[in-house]
Amino acid sequence: MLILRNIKLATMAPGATAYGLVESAALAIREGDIIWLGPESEMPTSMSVWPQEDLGGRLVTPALIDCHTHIVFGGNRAREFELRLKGASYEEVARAGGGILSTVTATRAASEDDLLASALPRVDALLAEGVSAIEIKSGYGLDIETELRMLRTARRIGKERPLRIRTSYLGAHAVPPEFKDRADAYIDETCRIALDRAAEEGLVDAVDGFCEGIAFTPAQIDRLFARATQLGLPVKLHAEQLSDLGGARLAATYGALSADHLEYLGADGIAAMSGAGAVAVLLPGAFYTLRETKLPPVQALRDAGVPIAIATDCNPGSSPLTSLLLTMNMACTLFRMTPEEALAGATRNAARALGIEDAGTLEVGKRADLAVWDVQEPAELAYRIGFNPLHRRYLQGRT
Ligand code: DI6
Ligand code: FE
Repeated sequence: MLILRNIKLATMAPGATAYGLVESAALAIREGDIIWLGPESEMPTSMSVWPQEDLGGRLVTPALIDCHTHIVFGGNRAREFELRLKGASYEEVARAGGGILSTVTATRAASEDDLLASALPRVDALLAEGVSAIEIKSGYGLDIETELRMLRTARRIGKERPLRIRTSYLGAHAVPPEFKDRADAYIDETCRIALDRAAEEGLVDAVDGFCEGIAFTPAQIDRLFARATQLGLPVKLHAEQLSDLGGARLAATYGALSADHLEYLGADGIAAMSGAGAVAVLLPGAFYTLRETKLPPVQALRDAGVPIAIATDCNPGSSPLTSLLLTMNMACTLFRMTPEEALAGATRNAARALGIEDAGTLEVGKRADLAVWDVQEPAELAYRIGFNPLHRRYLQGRT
């Protein structure tokens, strides 16, 4: 039992306006969950004997959630960064055997310990900003053993650090060299088999794919999602990042948790997502890194009532980003989201994109996953660039 007192709450509860702010507030935690919150003056007298922490008037928000990362990988792509600065496009680099496939080579060569050791500093950078949950995708193995190794590494991260991990199997990320021009065969002979093995080992929380000209067609993703559904696993999809292939629409037919990227999403895709209750996960770090100019349809998503989440997309190629606070700033500056939408995108809607709705807001009955900040007002979290005002983080009520 613990009372946090002398705080300012941004509950981010659904439907609440102005961040769900509660001034001069307190919050009570029992067995890792929030059991009461409100103005301190209204705290039940029975709680006055509980242990208390005075947080000096600081702002308390839900802990942040990074709902789309590829944080486990071998090597890095600084060379490709240089090439792109000399004029090569992301697609040209990919078609020339660089891009995702160069990370596949490095990831195949890495042991589980190597992968863990290289991922942990990136994970720690997120943790230091008050992140409590991270989604981690496979997809740089593209063979059975390496895909399994990536997912096992992701699970180990959840044991090595005080953090909740959700894994996504992304075997359909790219066509590996041994299946060049035989994407269908890859889906049938490797991708679906690796999924079965990974699911059997309990390594998969959701199934993801990359539906794009340089990756897989909707028909190929459809076959993978059919298997996911048979296994009882939810799906999500990288869709409409570089072109509109109707990926979001396909994902919606499977009741997807989310469709992600979405720069090229059109009206029919938005309608389908809205009907399915799928979250739109926007990834401003990839937009920024690739110097995209086509903006995701933020206003149309708002109008359709599609919840918008944001994430780092942490990966070695298109988004070598390990700051969710900077991602919030980019969502505002690049995508014209409001600071409140950016915070909702990194808390409430991110939780929904992962199917972990026991987190992401401050409400009675939710997990006490909290971030305590040295700021005056919540808009500061998105406003500042490259500054980390985290004072303390609680995961299920523990620091
Ligand atoms: N879209 C992305 O932005 C990442 N994966 C994907 O499907 C990029 C992955 C990479 O370039 O390594
Ligand atoms: Fe991604």
